[in-house]
Amino acid sequence: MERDRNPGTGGETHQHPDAGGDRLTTAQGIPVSDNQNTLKAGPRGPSLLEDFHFREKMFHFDHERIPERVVHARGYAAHGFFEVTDAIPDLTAAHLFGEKGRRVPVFTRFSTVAGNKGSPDLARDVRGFAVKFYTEEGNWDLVGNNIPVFFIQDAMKFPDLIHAAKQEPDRGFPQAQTAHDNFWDFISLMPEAMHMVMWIMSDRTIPRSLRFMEGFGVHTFRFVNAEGKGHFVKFHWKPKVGMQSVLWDEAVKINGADPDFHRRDIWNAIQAGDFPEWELGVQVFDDAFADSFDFDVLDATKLIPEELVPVRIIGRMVLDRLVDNFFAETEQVAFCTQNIVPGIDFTNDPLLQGRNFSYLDTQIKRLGGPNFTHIPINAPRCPMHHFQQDGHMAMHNPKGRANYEPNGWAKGGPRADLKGGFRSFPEEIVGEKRKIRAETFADHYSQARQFYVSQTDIEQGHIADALVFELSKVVALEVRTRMVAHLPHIDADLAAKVADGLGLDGVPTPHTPARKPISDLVASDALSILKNGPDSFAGRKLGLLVTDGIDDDAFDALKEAVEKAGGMVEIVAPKVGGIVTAGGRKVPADQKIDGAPSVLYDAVAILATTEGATALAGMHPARTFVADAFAHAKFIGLSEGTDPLLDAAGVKPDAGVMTIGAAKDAQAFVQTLGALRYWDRKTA
Ligand code: HDE
Repeated sequence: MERDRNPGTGGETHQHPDAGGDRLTTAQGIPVSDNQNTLKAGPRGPSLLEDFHFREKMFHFDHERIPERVVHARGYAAHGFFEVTDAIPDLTAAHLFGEKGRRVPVFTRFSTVAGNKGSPDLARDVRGFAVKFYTEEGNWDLVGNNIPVFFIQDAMKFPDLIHAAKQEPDRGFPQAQTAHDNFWDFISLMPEAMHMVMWIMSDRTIPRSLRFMEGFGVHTFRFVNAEGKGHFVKFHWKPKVGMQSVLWDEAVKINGADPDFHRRDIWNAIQAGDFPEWELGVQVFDDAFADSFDFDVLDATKLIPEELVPVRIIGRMVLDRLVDNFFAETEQVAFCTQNIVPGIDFTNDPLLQGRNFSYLDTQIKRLGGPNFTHIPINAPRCPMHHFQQDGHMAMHNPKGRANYEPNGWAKGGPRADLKGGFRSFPEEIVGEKRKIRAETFADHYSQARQFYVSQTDIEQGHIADALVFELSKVVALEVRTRMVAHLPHIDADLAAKVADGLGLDGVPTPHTPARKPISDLVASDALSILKNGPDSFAGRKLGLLVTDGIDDDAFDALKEAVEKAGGMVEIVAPKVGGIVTAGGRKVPADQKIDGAPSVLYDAVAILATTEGATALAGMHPARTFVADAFAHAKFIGLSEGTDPLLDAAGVKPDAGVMTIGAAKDAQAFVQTLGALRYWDRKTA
């Protein structure tokens, strides 16, 4: 695999787009004669204040950072397009959904929530999934997550939630993790969070790749068609290559081996032309369904099972272009939930209503003024006509005399478009003005249970393990106990397992629920990752550990079989310079063994001579390469002669460890890899 094929990193001079040649200048365009030394009075004398070149260079450097996002600080984004595959003009007047085949450009940013900008990618955390659609009728921002529900029901609690999740204020740690007292103290006092707790303790929060996860709009939105008729809608993104997560032990190790694991994965995939793709689906329903549903559709801690309201696929999103400049695009992009287009509307979900204030407000702080829509990544790609003017960094300044409406100059325009302009759905509202939570939001446990019982045994085990791990990091016994006292309402067995894992004296007395939970909601297969995995190795990566003297045919056959299946092979060797095959061919390595633990791969294979395997057996990273792959239930392909390494690693081959001596073995091996893990080993 070529390491880096991005044309932008080929070593050419870093120039501004308008740079005219080779001559270095100041930002004012003044030619520079010396870029190594400050201006001095004598070679050993003091620096002079007069050195405008030095002062400008340092001043600009000092101001390179803008405030990181208060949440979702760490993110990665790419450009692409959205294409309609099933037009829905009957449901919405939104131009972008009006015609099959219609395409609009998108910019999509994925993120973790709690960690700071420099935090590792494999933190156990919700992933942001924010899409900016540059439509012909303005920008629509669908600012969602990879989990369809949220912790809280009312925006009033968001600052508390985030304060509790981020590093504790006195000590400044831990960051990028919820395994600490403040988080679980808060959560255990918030029964409404229990459904989300099941999701965050599941493998959803440790995705293998941003390419292999679902996305959700979370809130109920509204579609409005040309006749003004409204429907409720929930948005879903479904990854074309299926879902996949890592194991917790892998996450912990990946964070050390490659803290940029997720962003590197997106970068490599797009560079290799393996463009990440999702389908956009909608769950559409009316007032009658909303009234009959067990829960309130305005409550963001609830989802609507796909088995109840099927997801209708209406389009696809393909991310096919990396950014040119991380700061200009990924850092400066300003998603705003209130950016919607005619044909789409909000509902009264009190979380969404609060977000509609917060996002605009936060952009002014981060980007420094009201003209952030002038920054190219935020600018609509359709015509704009308004009378807003001036302000910090105004880049698009109108010409002419008229800066108010109505005016009698020119032809009097632009004017509001009564028919085509955005109009809110004319919902009738009556009610007392009060700070209040609706009674219909009072059920906190039923869907938490439904999520749990929808998981496979393996996934249920991971949820229990994650709860035990996180709560074991909590110092205060009362917090651990208070949290576990919620679990009997979700599942008795889960409560018992976690209580036992924490060494509590039995399951604590359950809290009194605000409303009696419904315990017989039907399980939903759509909620499980393992029931919705891939059926091939496409988009996945094999770590191939090799030594000198290996058989050329076995090597070629394996590489070819993986690539034919749409996967990638990364060559790992004792030296980065690579190896020489039995046939005398020099094969460069992508990684030296010390820098490529098997946690970075979806499956591994080892092609080695007996001599090579004996040498590997003496290397700790080579032994853990195999031992970890085995412990993580990965498939392992082996050539003859690898026994010394296996013995040294303490691995006793089972049915998930396969011989790949001949070409046909390679094909069978790669076919097996579609299952991703040999779970029988884990359960055994
Ligand atoms: Fe956000 N959220 N959020 N959020 N959120 C931000 O906006 C906020 C919520 C989400 O890649 C901030 O530009 C409030 C739910 C994503 O740039 C801020 C509430 C969901 C991103 C903000 C929520 C999200 C943000 C910080 C509760 C899933 C990153 C910087 C009422 C549906 C977007 C920024 C990107 C970012 C506020 C809850 C998703 C502070 C007040 C629910 C993906 O405005």
